[in-house]
Amino acid sequence: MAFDLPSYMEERRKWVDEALDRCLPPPTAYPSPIHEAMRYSVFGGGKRLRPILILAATEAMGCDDRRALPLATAMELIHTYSLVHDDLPAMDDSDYRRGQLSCHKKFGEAIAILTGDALLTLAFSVVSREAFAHSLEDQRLAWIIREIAQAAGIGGMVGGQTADILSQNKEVDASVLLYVHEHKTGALIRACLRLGGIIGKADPSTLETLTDYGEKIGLAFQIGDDILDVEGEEKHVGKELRKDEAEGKITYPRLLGLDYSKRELRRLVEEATQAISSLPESRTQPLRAIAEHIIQRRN
Ligand code: GRG
Repeated sequence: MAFDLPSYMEERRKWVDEALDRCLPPPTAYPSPIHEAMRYSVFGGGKRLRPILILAATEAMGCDDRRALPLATAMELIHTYSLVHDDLPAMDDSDYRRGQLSCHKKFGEAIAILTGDALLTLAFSVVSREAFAHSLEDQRLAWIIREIAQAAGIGGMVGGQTADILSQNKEVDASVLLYVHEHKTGALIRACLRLGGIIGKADPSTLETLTDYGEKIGLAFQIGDDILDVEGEEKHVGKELRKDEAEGKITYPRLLGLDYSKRELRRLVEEATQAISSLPESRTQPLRAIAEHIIQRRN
């Protein structure tokens, strides 16, 4: 029987949302505006792609994917923080995100900055708290924390975002484009695959396989995002489109053309699928279906 990706994603999305709900303080907690803003940003839509990738990678290891829920929750908190900060006037200056007003438009800039800070730190608190509950060994916990910090920090997403801002309205070459995409978006996605491998006790070669898949779909996902900015529909994407060109953003279509970008996206997805062909087919159905979905996504 064909694998039903929409049902798979729907079920995992529910698990992740329930876990997010458990870890976020109630909106009425003092000081309430920030708690409201945290929940507003986290629950304002979102595909939950990164957490679902962690669960799918854990399943690929033959491990109960629910074990990875705290890590999945943490990565969604970090991703949401990055979106809240990215929308700020000092960065992308976006009024809409996930089909609703962006956090600073709704709650003001100061609360939006603090909301991002709070989501980022809460992520690490969730990982350490849940590690105690599941008696994760100290070394594995330290490894997990390092992976997350590296992917989110200056060697990953923050570095990519910085290079992206610095390259705006400048003539830059494909190596800068690749740096931006691999760091700004790719690093978190790559880490999600590795986290599934680490929690599922992957051997070094399997961890490399998952990393390879993660790097390829991470880049493919960002190329897809660049293409959506040119060809997508705002009602599906939930944010303002056609901004990249107007703002002199460095993107695949702008630097290498739309046709090349589409071919590259397809090539990366094929290579990602090929990379995991050495893992048992019965356990990698979600990873294969997600890779294919990246080609067709409309949001
Ligand atoms: C502020 C340190 C810092 C980093 C910001 C994520 C990011 C880095 C910027 C967002 C800008 C952007 C459009 C990136 C393209 C890829 C991307 C991350 C899209 C949003 O992710 P989705 O599509 O969003 O998974 P949902 O809302 O579905 O979770």
